[in-house]
Amino acid sequence: MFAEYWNPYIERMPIEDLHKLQEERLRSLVRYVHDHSRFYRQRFQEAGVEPDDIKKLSDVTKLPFTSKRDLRNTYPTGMFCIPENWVVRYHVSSGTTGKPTVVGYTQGDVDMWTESLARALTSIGLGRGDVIQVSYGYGLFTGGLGLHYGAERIGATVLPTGAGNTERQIELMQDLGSTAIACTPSYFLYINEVAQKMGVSIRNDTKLRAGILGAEPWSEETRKRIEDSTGIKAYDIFGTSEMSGPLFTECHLQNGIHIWADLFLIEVIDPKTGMRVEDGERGELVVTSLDKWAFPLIRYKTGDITILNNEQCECGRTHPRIMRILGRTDDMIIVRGINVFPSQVESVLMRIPEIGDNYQIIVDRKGPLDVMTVKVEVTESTFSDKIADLMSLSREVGRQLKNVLNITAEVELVEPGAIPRSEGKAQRVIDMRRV
Ligand code: DLL
Repeated sequence: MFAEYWNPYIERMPIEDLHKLQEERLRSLVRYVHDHSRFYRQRFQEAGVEPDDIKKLSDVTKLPFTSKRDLRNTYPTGMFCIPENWVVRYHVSSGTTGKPTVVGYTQGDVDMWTESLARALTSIGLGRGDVIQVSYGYGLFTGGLGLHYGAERIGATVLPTGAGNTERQIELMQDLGSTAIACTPSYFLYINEVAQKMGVSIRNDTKLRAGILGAEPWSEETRKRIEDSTGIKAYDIFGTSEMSGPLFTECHLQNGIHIWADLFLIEVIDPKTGMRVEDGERGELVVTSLDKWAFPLIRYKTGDITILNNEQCECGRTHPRIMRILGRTDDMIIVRGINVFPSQVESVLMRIPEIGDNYQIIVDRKGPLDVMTVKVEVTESTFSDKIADLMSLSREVGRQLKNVLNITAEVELVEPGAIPRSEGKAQRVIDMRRV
């Protein structure tokens, strides 16, 4: 049995009341960061804005944007608003380029994060009696500890396996009856692959019924593959370390990620102009935290591309939703002037039954021309079926990619297992032009 809502009062709050709450919180936040952070004071001054200028919710657009660059420039704790001895925890993101970024939490911030996940996990039908296997990395990465606290809060049992040691994960999943698993979608696919090699069927030999999958882009087609091959329901979970870590999921209806509007104010903007796009249009997600005190965020540009949906969900929650993250502004590959998101390539590939679950996109320059190669595994059965015509399969993959992306890609079909697996975020793009 599970409660339908974790916090029914807030989750179903009429939208006007929610906006009023956001407005009050925004006003105090702006005053707070102005009074507690030299960084923000200076930013506000440069933008010519005073805390008193922020009266209505729409005044948020008067505030300056912030970004990962600011975090790097103020490394390690220059954007914090409290003395360091009030910080109860740090998380650090590795940062693929340049300096890592550090986020800090007060006890209240950890509680807010946990509350957000308690609502989210409840919304997908988890609660007491569930065994949630947390296979995100524990430690400096936010995934493991974040999910751990959220799962404990709702009274579920946590199995804190962390990432890696895949065979043992599968044994424990069986022995302790995990009903849900939290990890990246690419790691879940790998767990399923290893389970099959061990002769374990996730569908028949485990109690697993839900996957809490995120931390990297994935597609509807991958969701379908996961659900069809294992019998679980795969839910998207989103968050960034700057915002706290994993925070938001879809509800059981699997139709967009619910963003708790009492905790975060979101905007979707055109990354080039900084102006808001219409609801339903694609743009960059910008977040302002409304209940986060060690390291608050003012109009933080996440770099994530999504679509805002303000229509009320059938589940009864009044908070806005964002659609699946399409990719990051900095992940977008520009090949011969055409923008390509890895998730678009994934959508095409995962619709073709002969194609396996793993792929990589390699972009290089040959003379003056960009060349995109899609390296993709075929399934075991396609590979072992000697009669299968790999040439025509590769032509078909190329044709379908061209249809969707409007560019010609070279397709390289490889045997199952040829592409390296990841226990965390998968590396889907190798851009040799940047090397
Ligand atoms: O990945 C937090 C997290 C942990 C989220 C566990 C979900 C589950 P970072 O390492 O700071 O934090 O990376 C954040 O990962 O800006 C997105 O680009 C990407 N990302 C996270 N969730 C999703 C998702 C964690 N569901 C960055 N779909 C974000 C697509 C995602 N991309």
